[in-house]
Amino acid sequence: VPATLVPQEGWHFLHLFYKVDRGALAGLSAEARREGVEALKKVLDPAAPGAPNQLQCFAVPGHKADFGVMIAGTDLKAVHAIQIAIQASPLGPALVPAYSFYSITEVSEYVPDAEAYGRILRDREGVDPESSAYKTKVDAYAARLGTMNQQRLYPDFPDWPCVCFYPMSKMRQGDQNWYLLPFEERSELMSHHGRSGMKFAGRVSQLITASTGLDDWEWGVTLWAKNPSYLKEIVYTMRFDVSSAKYALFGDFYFGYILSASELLDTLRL
Ligand code: 76R
Repeated sequence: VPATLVPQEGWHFLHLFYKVDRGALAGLSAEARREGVEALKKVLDPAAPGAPNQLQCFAVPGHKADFGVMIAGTDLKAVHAIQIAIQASPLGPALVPAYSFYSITEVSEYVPDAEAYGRILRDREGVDPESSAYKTKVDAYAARLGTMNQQRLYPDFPDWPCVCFYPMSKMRQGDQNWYLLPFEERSELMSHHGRSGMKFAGRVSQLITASTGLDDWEWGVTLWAKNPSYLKEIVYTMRFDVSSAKYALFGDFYFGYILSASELLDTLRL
């Protein structure tokens, strides 16, 4: 892998959405269709040799798209190769790109490191930095942080049935300019946001990937859930966090249910 195409930290992340053109599909020969299905089964198999680190596909109800594919990995070419293979497959002429989003996984600048966490304990909770309680708490936090950061940078896609994706940016207008707020204020708002999100632990798993300078929005929000209702609930709840209520702009929302490649191809009657 050429080092120039490997992020300094984290993985490339590509969200792809396609519609099926039934007219074009009907025009394909039976053989092209069969070969196309076989080709896509391989392309969309996360365990295929040479597959990127993570890959999931899902069916999308509604007319915005028929299906989506999420790909994450170290090697940009391996990630991009999935997109190319979908379009270059014998079914490619019947698959119309509906939307795509390119981003990179990251650890947010608002996640306190162990040192900053220690300062919070000392200054806000009055814990004596010389005490054994302090050391125990900081050590436990550092261990938790290591696992959390690993999952944010090199995520294991959860094996949960539903997924929701939407791009978002922070406002930069008038008195709603996120980027003109001092760091402490942004940090405070994000910490409130984090606490409201944590109430969904075990029901929703979120991944924030960064796209400033890479795509049209600043972040991609990917939420996996054990039930579609939890997606509705979390997005609604978090709208009330000031960081979202006052400062967030959202693009289109894509919702889907996760399937294996062969289940997806069957479901779409390809
Ligand atoms: O990462 C952490 O757990 C620490 C706290 C935290 C940060 C720093 C956190 C927690 N988020 C952070 C950063 Mn989030 N998040 C969103 C959305 O729909 C909306 O209103 C906004 C879309 C959701 C649903 C969500 C969920 N978060 C961010 C950032 C980056 C900001 C930056 O770096 O400038 C964005 C754009 C963003 C947006 N967030 C959580 C959640 C949930 C569920 C949590 C709790 C995490 C947990 O329990 O592990």
